[in-house]
Amino acid sequence: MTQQNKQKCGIISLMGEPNVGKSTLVNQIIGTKISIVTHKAQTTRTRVRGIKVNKNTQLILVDTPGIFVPKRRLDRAMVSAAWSGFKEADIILFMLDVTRGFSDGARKILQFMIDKPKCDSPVLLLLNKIDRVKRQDLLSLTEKVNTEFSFNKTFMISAEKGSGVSDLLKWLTVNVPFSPWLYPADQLADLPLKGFAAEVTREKLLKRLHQEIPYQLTVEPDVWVEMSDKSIKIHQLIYVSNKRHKAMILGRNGETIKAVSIAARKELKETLNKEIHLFLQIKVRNNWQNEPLRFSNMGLSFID
Ligand SMILES: Nc1nc2c(ncn2[C@@H]2O[C@H](COP(=O)(O)OP(=O)(O)O)[C@@H](O)[C@H]2O)c(=O)[nH]1
Ligand SMILES: [Mg+2]
Repeated sequence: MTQQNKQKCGIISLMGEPNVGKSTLVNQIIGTKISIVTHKAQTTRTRVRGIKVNKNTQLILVDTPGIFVPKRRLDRAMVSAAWSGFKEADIILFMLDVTRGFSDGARKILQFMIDKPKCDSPVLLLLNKIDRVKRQDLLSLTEKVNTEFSFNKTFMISAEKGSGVSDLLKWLTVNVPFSPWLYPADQLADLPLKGFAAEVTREKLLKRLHQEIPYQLTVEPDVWVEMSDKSIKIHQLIYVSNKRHKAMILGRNGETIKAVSIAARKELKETLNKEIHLFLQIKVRNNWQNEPLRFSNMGLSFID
């Protein structure tokens, strides 16, 4: 095999504070939604891998939950998943939201990264949401961040609009190591379909609920039946911590859960290109946030 058609493959981890646009970038690169996105912080709970193939190169993009100061057990598991995304990376993308600038939270994450023994992988600075600020502000922010930390390269992008993303992809394709591919050529993500479908429902819930409830619920796949007419019957369980939250999710006359179910079914129908029958059941479990099984079902480790 010549050097030219030898396989290249690299794991690329996205790091940064919650809500800077990491999941949006992964979805933009893969060209389809694999990770849910909302305007709320801490939407992504576990590591989601998106896979992008370009000729002889396979890029494995690891979307992480983002790094923040953990308060509860679930937070700790999420932050720990983000750090393990960092440890396995061949290239690290550190993302800043230019509308927020170089925040204290971002500075702390960088400091931690530098202090970790494994920081010999290249680190790129991604300035995201450039569609929201003036060019002049971008240059001063780039200068400021680069004087404090040395990055291998800086890219200015809009994950949502796609600008700057192809330059970033080019750089990644050139710089990942020669290595056999880790996934089959046609695979786009490593999240099982059932898990993805549960994430879609969680996204619709997060978008409709306010304040504290979103962090106090989880959605798990239950029954999944492919029917003889090619439609799919999907049952999911929504776990909440108390009756009050159950009532809020139901809404008046069951309106909220109905709207969530309709929105989730519509999206699943479009994504899977099949007729979907979606059944949602709410379970009140006071202590779900301390049940190891809930964590393993989310793909997180249970940390004491
Ligand atoms: N204007 C603008 N908004 C963006 C861009 N990228 C992401 N967003 C928004 O920022 C919010 C957080 O995005 P998300 O991908 O969930 O962030 P994450 O928590 O880092 O994964 C969402 O409301 C996105 O629509 C961008 O390039 N421009
Ligand atoms: Mg995210």
